[in-house]
Amino acid sequence: MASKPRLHYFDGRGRMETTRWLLAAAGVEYEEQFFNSKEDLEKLRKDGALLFQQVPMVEIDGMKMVQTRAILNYIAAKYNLCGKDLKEKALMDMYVESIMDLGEMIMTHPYKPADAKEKDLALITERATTRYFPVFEKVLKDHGQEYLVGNKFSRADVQLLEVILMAEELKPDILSKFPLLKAYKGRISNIPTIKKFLQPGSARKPQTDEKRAAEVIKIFY
Ligand code: P9H
Repeated sequence: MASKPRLHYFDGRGRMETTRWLLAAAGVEYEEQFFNSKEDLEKLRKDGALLFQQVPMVEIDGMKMVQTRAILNYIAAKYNLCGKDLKEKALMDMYVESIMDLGEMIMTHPYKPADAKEKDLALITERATTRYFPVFEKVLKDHGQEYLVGNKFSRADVQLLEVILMAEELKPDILSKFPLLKAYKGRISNIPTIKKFLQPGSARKPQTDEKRAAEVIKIFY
C-alpha cells in the first residue's frame, strides 16, 4: 500500500490549509511534519527537499511536491474532485481562482500591521460581499443544484466552504444577504468527511492570532 501523504509546513493555516481541507474531504489520511524555526526550514532546504526553497511541500506518491496550486490540482484530480470535462474544469478553475484570491486576502490579514488592519478588514468585507459571494449566490440560484459545479461534489465546494468559514471568523454576519450560500454552507458542512474535519480534534488549524503571526514571521524573515 502506498504510504500516507506527508505535509511539511508550520503548525498553522497559511498556504497549507486548503491542502489539509482537500485531503480531509477526499477521506485521505495524512501525516504532518511541522517546523517551528528557521533552522528546521533550512534543514529541509539543505536536504534538497524544496524545489524552489519554499514550503508548502507535500510528499505524495513518491514526489516531493511544492507550489500550492500544483499540490491542490494533483490531489483534486487524483480524488476525482475536478469537473467531468474540459469546460466544466475551466469553469471550476475560474471559481477556484477567485476563491483563492479572496482566501489570500483573508490569509494574509493577521500578518498586516496593526494600523492597517481596520482598512484591510473593510476591503475584505467589501470584496467578499460585492465581488465574490454575489456570484456564487447567483450560480446556486440559477441552477438550483446542491453543489457548485456539475451537480456533483467537487474541490470548488470544499474551497468555497473553507473561504466562507474564514470570512465568517472575521465578520460573523457576512452571509446575511446570501440565503442560498447560507443553506449551501450547512449542506456542505454535513458531508461526512467534512463534518469530521470540522469537529474539534481534527487536523484543521485554528485562526491565526497576532501572537502566532509574529512567530511565523520569525521563521521566514
Ligand atoms: N507560490 C504564511 C502565512 C500566510 C501567507 C503566506 C513561503 C509560494 C506557493 C520562504 N512560501 C511568509 O511569506 C510565509 C511561499 C510559497 C508558492 C516560503 C521563501 C508564507 C505565508 C511560506 N517563504 O504557492 O506554494 O511563499 O517558503 O524563501 O520564499 S508561506
